[in-house]
Amino acid sequence: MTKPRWPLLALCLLLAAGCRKDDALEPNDTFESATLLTPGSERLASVFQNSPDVFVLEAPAGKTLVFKLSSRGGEDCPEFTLLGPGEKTLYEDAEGFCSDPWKARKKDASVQASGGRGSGYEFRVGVKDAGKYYLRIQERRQADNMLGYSWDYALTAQVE
Ligand SMILES: [Ca+2]
Repeated sequence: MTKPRWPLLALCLLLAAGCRKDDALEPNDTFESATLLTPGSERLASVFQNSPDVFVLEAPAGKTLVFKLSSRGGEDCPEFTLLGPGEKTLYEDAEGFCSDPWKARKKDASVQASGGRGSGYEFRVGVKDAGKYYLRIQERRQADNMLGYSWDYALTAQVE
């Protein structure tokens, strides 16, 4: 006889956000375990607090690398980091809570960032050096959130 699972179910109903399941791309929390992106093909994913998502793409010199993200639901609170060849940080968001404005702490001249919460995000990177480019997405928290926030998104990378 199996144990009744109603207490867990009741908790899930009360606190629905805490019972969302992470996506099939896991584990992809580190640069070493990054999910490989194919230019032009969309990835549907979810990022959870304390489980960042890292993506990687090879880009040739002289091109523009474009990362586009749109929201599919959940808490639209991502914090982004972009790394280029040699693990050079090209873009880094200012740290903060979900309610804080979306703004860069560090941005290389080769990067243009646009969009914002509710409208999706776009990064355009002028590729100086051929090699691997990484996008790391981390879900922000709120001061009073009891269970983890998560955000469902669609990501497409293009080489133009
Ligand atoms: Ca992850």
